[in-house]
Amino acid sequence: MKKQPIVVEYNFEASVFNWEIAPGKTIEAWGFNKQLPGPVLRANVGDTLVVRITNNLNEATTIHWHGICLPASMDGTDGVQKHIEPGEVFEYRFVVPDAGTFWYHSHTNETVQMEKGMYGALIVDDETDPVVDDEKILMIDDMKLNDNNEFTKPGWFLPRAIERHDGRQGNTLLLNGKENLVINVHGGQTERWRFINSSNARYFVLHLGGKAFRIIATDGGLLEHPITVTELLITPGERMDIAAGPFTEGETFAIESLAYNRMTMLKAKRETFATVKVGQNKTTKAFIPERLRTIEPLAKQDAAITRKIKLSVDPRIRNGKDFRINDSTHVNDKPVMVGELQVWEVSNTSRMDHPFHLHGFFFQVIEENGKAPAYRAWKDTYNLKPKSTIKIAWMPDNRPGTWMYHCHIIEHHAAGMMATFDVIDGSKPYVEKPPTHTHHHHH
Ligand SMILES: [Cu+2]
Repeated sequence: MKKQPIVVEYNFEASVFNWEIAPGKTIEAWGFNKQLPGPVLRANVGDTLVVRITNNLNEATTIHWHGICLPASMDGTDGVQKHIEPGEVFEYRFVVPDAGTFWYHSHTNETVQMEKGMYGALIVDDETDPVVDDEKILMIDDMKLNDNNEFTKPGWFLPRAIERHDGRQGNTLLLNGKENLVINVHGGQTERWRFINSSNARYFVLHLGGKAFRIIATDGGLLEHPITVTELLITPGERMDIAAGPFTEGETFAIESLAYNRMTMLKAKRETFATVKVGQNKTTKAFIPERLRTIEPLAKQDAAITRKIKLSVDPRIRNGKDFRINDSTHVNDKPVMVGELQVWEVSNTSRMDHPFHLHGFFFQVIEENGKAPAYRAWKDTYNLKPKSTIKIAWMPDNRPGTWMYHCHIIEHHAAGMMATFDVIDGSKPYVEKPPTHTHHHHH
């Protein structure tokens, strides 16, 4: 029976607090309700989520609800709302229309605020979700700390401009705000593990000691059928849900990230994030069907391209901005019309990877480097390897307003690899706005 939609309310306080990332190892975090990650927000499809935030930081903030198809006014960007200044209260209110693993994070001074812990999970449930024995939400992050467990100063300008170039990748590896997390499961059971990459710049290649696992969902909810793999790339902003198990009673293995060379100055390394301990066997009720759902294709592979977007890196540093969209930085792109299918060619002409994120709408990748993708999925964040091109299809439904797309390596976003554009209701006259200046402040 379909549940009656309800209003689910949360009160958030953004503040600075001490957070223990390991026994005796405390950092000065920024976050929500003195938790890192912030509270898990949970609702059923169709419910209204209300999050009332009081900003007790010493600087302005906003919250972006990554992946939720909400009204533009609730998207948390500079283009749609005023900053929530210190001492102010703001109420976010929107319906959650799709089931899946989503997340929220600061969308003001993100290079600093996200690094310090301003993020959390937002889970939307539906009765069509596969039955599992248990569930874990696992938020991937890293922090760049010195020997006193203080955040190092952002390396934004020469001679420490490496952080702008590579993104801020930390030396302290965290799952759910903890170093060396221990995860306990029962033998013989299958769990849904929802991975969210909330780091500024880390590419995470999930590996469970070589054991096979099934991918069952990604950014926009369930896939059509489970896909069995032994490793899985999860880039900044992306979500991947897996069916983990059944495991053998008594075994122990690591949750690792395999080395991934994203073509920066950083050395690709294999690193351990957590340990899984398999306890006593228990009976299972889990059932992962071979058919999870049907995803109707939005467009054929050869659909006519309606817009071209080029991601590039200018080797010269001009005004501290060398990450580009269509040869410019912080771009105001052309509007799109409600109800007109969008087929965008997104190309990465640079020599490094960039995860492309579209706010507010799911897209389907219909072609990658001339080939149809391996499987169909609803995405909002998709990695572009160096010198690669994808074709994506998406439909602007009736949610007019200002939206954006950008690289989800937060430092690349701040350094210019972002654009705003309007979705406009064609039945009303469109008044072009003067260019908005995007202000980024760095501490
Ligand atoms: Cu990038």
